[in-house]
Amino acid sequence: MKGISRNVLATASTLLMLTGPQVVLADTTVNVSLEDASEGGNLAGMKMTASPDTVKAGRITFHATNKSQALVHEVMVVHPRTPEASLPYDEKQAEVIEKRITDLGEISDLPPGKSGSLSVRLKAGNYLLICNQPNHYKAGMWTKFTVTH
Ligand SMILES: [Cu+2]
Repeated sequence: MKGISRNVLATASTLLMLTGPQVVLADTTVNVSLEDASEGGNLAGMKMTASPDTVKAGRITFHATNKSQALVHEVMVVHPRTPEASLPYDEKQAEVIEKRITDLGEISDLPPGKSGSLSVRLKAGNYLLICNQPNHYKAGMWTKFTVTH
């Protein structure tokens, strides 16, 4: 009996050694879903969802999927000055003014049905994920994203 359980322990610790480094190196993956109800390319039902929407600080990989039938979408990781602040907006261009925000990286111009990834190192704080295709931000295509210690 003793011999068997020792054997099991040895196998278990070997497995731990093999899987340990991969666990440490793995990124936190966040799936971002980009959706609309655009059969005819209108702005109805624009939505961005992040899952999970709260992660620990470190290297984070966003994996975005554009589920639209017709529209190009994108994901921009923004660190707003205060969580409540609305982002500087250009009414004429119908987009957030990218020069005036802290853009930490983006998956730009994803065609309908396509996916893309972005890895960034984020400190604890409140972030926004936005789509800055014309009119999309105002149509509600953004979501809050939280990074904890
Ligand atoms: Cu969009």
